[in-house]
Amino acid sequence: MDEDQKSILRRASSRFPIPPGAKFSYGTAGFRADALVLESTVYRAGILAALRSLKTRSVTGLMITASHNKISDNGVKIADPSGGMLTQAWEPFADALANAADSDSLLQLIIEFAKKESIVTDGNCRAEVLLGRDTRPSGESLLEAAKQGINSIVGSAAIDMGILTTPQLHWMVRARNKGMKASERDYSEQLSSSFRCLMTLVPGECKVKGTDNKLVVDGANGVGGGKLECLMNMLDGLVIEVRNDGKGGGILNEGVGADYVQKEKVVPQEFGSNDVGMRCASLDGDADRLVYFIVPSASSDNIVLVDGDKILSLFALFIKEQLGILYKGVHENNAYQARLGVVQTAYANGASTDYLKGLGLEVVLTPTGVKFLHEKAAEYDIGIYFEANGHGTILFSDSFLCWLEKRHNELPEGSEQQKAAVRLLAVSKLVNQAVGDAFSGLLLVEAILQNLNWSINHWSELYWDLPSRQLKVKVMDRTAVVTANAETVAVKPPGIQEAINAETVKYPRGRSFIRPSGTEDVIRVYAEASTQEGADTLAQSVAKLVEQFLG
Ligand code: G16
Repeated sequence: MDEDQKSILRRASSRFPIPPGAKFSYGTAGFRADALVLESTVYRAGILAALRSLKTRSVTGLMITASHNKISDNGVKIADPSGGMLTQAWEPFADALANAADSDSLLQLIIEFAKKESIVTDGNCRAEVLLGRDTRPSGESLLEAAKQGINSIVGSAAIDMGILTTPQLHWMVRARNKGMKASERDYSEQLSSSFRCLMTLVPGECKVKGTDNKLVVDGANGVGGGKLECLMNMLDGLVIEVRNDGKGGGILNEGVGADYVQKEKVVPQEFGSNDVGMRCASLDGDADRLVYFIVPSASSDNIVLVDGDKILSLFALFIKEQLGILYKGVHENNAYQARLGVVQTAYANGASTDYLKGLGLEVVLTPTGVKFLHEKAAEYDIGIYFEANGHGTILFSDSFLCWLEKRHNELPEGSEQQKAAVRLLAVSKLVNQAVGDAFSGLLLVEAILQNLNWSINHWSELYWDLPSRQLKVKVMDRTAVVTANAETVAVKPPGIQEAINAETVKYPRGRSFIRPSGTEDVIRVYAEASTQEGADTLAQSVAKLVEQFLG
């Protein structure tokens, strides 16, 4: 590293001192904390994104968001050249960078890491980082810190893509590296044209007219509501009413949004008795999560939740059906045998896993965090992954898509088999291949419901969820809980798993686990049982155990 680069880094980093006593960790989805303490972290994440771009000689991304967290929090996520999350191999460096005590130790770390990774920062190789932020008030100044971080690496370009949903930014990074057009308009065109393609194949008897086809969307008072209103204008055959779009004075993620609806299982603000029986959906603060719900009666706040597991089940069922049509009458030796797999986490409702296995599908569990699910799903030709909280997507392998394109051209024009091929190709373009995306998920759900001629009630009754309850426990040190086996077992603190097991066996179909959150300073508790009362009591007993063991 030459002296000019060193002095630029020294000078710029001295403007972003780390807050005294702060400790940052690249968690489930990047760094998250109270926005007031994040400037130094975001500045350093800018350096990280530029170095990653230099290393891979590709465009990377940096998104300022804290997604489902409260409005006073913020965060930063790095998008790798594939559009997915930052490679896990770089997370220890991300942690070290964020926690370097002063400019000198920061500089030393960068010099050593650049040497180890053979990254040359002489300005001859150009780094390019796309930047996005959600609507949080702290986003603007943090974005400035990120730009300064990127510009601290000589020859780097920070390209501000403006206010975006997280999946839009990830999509753009992927598109840029594939040599495709990558503006927000291009994103909307790809989603809307593949949605329209799926809708042209809706069998005549399934076509729904006008407002019968209305969907009401809760935008969490975040970035998603406004963006969805723009996308809506490019769609046919679907009427969307957006509420909680952030323009009406409501607070981001407060009593609204996918996280609230999924965890609390009650109607979000601005929804109520007029919505009984309607098809409703909730996005989270940065629109990478989606859940559906029904308001069953005017007299109660409770909802019927149609969560990420049910979205996954609908997608799996539809894709399996289309593959069945495509392969009909074809000897298996003459066709590409696509491996279809499903990835869930320990939060998946037991009934959903039973249902998916009953469809004959391979179901795999990973720890929480899209980075883990995505990696696993990429091992299949068609890998469908979803967290119960509504975060997920479908990945298609290049080799399968290549075969499918070819097969589509060989099939008789207008045949059922060709239509199945067109549907699968359209799904591969509609769903975000980079990361979970509430918009592409929502459009795919809507297209499938119409193709199958299903109401939301019919979909919701695919299987009956086991009653469940999730709680959060504030503790002194959440890292004291260490888990194994895709977070189904707590190996630390010693004895806690045995105590959880002793509680769990008291409940028919009881299941419970604990894990440290990677986005909030809490231990999460999950419990399910054959009755709601059982799930609630089990969750409370396990929460008490967490308090006892962790103080
Ligand atoms: C992020 C991750 C998700 C994860 C969620 C909660 O979502 O992308 O994979 O499920 O955090 O994680 P934890 O339980 O560790 O706090 P989001 O929508 O907040 O970015």
